[in-house]
Amino acid sequence: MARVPKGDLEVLGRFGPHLSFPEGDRLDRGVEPDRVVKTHCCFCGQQCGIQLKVKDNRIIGFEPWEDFPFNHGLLCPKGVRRYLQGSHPDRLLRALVRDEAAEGGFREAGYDEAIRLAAQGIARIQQEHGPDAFAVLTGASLTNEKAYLMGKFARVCLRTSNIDYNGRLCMVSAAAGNKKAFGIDRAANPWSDILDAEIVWISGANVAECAPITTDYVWQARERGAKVVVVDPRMTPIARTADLYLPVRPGRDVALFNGILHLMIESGWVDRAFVEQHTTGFDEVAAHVREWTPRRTAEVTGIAEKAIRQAAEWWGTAKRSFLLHARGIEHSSHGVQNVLGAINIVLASGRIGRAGCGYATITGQGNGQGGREHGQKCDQLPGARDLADPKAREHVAKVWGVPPDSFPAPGVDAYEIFRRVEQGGVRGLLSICFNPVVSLPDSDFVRRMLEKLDFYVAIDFFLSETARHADLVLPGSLQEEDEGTVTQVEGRVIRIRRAVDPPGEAREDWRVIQDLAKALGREKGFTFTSPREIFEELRRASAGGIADYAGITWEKIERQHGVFWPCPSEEHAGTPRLFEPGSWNPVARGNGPFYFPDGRARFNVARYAPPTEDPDAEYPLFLTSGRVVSQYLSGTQTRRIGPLVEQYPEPRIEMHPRLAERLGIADGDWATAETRRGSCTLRAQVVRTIRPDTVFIPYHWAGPKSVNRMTISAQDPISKIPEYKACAVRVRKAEGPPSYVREREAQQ
Ligand SMILES: Nc1nc2c(c(=O)[nH]1)N[C@H]1C(S)=C(S)[C@@H](COP(=O)(O)OP(=O)(O)OC[C@H]3O[C@@H](n4cnc5c(=O)[nH]c(N)nc54)[C@H](O)[C@@H]3O)O[C@H]1N2
Ligand SMILES: Nc1nc2c(c(=O)[nH]1)N[C@H]1C(S)=C(S)[C@@H](COP(=O)(O)OP(=O)(O)OC[C@H]3O[C@@H](n4cnc5c(=O)[nH]c(N)nc54)[C@H](O)[C@@H]3O)O[C@H]1N2
Ligand code: SF4
Ligand SMILES: [Mo]
Repeated sequence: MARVPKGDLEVLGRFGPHLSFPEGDRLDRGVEPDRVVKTHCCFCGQQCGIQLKVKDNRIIGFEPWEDFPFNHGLLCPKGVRRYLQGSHPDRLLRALVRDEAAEGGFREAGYDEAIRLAAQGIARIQQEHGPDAFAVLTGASLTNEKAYLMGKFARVCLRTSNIDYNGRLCMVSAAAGNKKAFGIDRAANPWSDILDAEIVWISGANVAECAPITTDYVWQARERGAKVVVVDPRMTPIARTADLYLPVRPGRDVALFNGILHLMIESGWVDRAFVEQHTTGFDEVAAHVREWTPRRTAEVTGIAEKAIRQAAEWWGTAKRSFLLHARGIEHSSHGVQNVLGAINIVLASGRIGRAGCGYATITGQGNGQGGREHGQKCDQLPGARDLADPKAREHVAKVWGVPPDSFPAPGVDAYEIFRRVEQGGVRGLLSICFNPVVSLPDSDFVRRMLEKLDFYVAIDFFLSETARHADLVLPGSLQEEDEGTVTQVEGRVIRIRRAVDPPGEAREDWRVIQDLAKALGREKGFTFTSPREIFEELRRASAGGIADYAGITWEKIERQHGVFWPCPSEEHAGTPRLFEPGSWNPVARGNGPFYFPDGRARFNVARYAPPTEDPDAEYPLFLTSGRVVSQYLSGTQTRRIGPLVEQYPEPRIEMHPRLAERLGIADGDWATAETRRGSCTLRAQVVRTIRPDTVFIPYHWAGPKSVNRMTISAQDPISKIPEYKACAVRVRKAEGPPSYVREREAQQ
């Protein structure tokens, strides 16, 4: 089928790129709300508590929620503006059906008709080509209940093995590394432990812009005397306040961790008693890091030897410490190795499982944690169970009332699903909460694959750039239009409270899914009447698994301001700090604190390899990508919030003055970045806070402004995360603005 979205789209809806609200950005000025709802921010994994003010089924403002123990009322610029998204005129109120003759390529359709058409399309593909020919892509901004329902829907209703989620682009390297080393995948500590650390080590995390509330914890620790070490090719705001900043060359973190461990061993800073009693594999790792002398580490990482020694000494000699990392080390074709390298220096220090001694990856999406636990990953069943494990299948099949052998086999990762479209194995797709045209690497390929699909249904509340390729768009729900639970960065399960009803013919996502199951004639198991009922089943399905929610009730969440999993019974208060001696552990059963039968953590040899595509004579620079504080992910939401757009209206190419001078580029000039996959012409931002061999572009924009036209689709062999943080690029001064800007100017 020919599809409308050809060429360079700057998709911001029918109302133009930059919408300012007629009412100004404080809709609540002088208006008394009908009620105030205590809930959480819809954006990042910090999941700050917030109170939404509601008037006439509309969110008109917010108030801080000071009692919520994580953020104590603090909010970042996105949290403060989030309430503006729901009243945007682009909010989908009715289903859309592709119609080439209609304006914009879609006609509006009634909800029931759209559900019927969706079910017919799915059934046709599965009848003609088998169950696996229809794939499902989901997201970690969904609540636990929805994530759980999507996994069940794929396995029980569609019986397709092809389901995966956008956490594949986010959390999977950390998850794989944590499982290998600890047997469990969750922040090891509550954030309050950061406050007591003597050293806070931050690798590849732009804390102040991407986890703004964590900055407060780091700074409080610093005020109590902690040293802060930051490793990043860019001197981000948190790095500017660090005691030591290590400007690593992109893609080299494992070399740094190995070099630090080398110095810890050489200087006698390893906690031998802890290693002996609680770990395995140290000797092999020690032998491996012997070659990582400070000199070699300095050569590979581009960090001065003196700075490496200083970092090792502070880390090696501290009594309490906290190591944090995020996508800067995980978005790599050796992301799992980087994570294992980080964990090795934590285990060698012996500082884990105690107050003030911690380790965590900073989760990304709103439900980055819970979204990766309850079965929307291609190889997973609820409770972080393994789909290939016969015992796991048996347990979950019993809860679901289906035979265990009815489950499909483990499927493939989100990017591989698109490769299967190319090969013809996948012909249909349902996506919810995922905008792959903007967020997957080498997006030209992704766009072509969407066009190749025989039938594509998207569920979203805005017509995302990806949904524009759909045959059918079903209007789902915003976070504030539904209730449920999410699991925030610390592993604390919290409640999302409903503030308003979905408008028009939009429906709560879980209703849409259940209506589809019904229209497919397979509604057994999909007759829940509320998210709470789904949660009750999730509790049973997760019971006995590692991510055990069996003892979590909505009332307990209310009483305790959240419950940390694992929580095996209603009497159990939850587990804020993992790996404490004597804490509940169904795997080790008293043998030790880690989640293996022998109770011991694993050292793993962390091998260094350069990025898949390193700079060369033709493409001499590193391209890295990430975020800015005022925009969120693929931008569908924050690019529709006027004040956030004003704060950072478009992506710029960040480069060092020395590089800019060499290229003849001044701040604000148009510059073209080009890789082997594609190019972008954007304004240059000349800053001293980046390595001169590296350029950075934030990724929240679509079409000609999308950095993912240029990124590489290389993936980590274990986690399958894409290598967003390093590829080779060349940059030149552009002759003038790109065509979309010229056209816009001509229209004005
Ligand atoms: N404002 C805002 N906040 C967000 C989000 C958002 O879109 N906007 N998204 C949320 C989500 S889903 C996520 S995953 C998190 C991401 O949070 P972060 O991981 O903190 O953010 P990124 O900008 O992706 O990358 C972090 C840093 O990695 C650095 N980096 C690049 N290459 C390397 C490298 O080779 N080594 C090291 N050590 N560092 C490197 C970059 O310069 C960047 O400063 O943020 C969450 N919070
Ligand atoms: N170059 C580069 N690319 C990157 C990254 C990078 O650092 N650099 N970071 C990667 C990372 S860490 C991530 S997490 C991904 C994220 O990438 P995406 O999955 O594209 O993330 P979102 O922008 O959240 O897209 C989610 C879509 O679902 C919709 N949505 C959000 N919440 C809901 C909901 O509750 N219900 C429904 N029905 N729809 C919803 C939104 O409107 C949006 O259209 O991007 C990745 N892409
Ligand atoms: S830090 Fe994250 S959760 Fe908190 S207000 Fe900002 S975007 Fe929302
Ligand atoms: Mo993410």
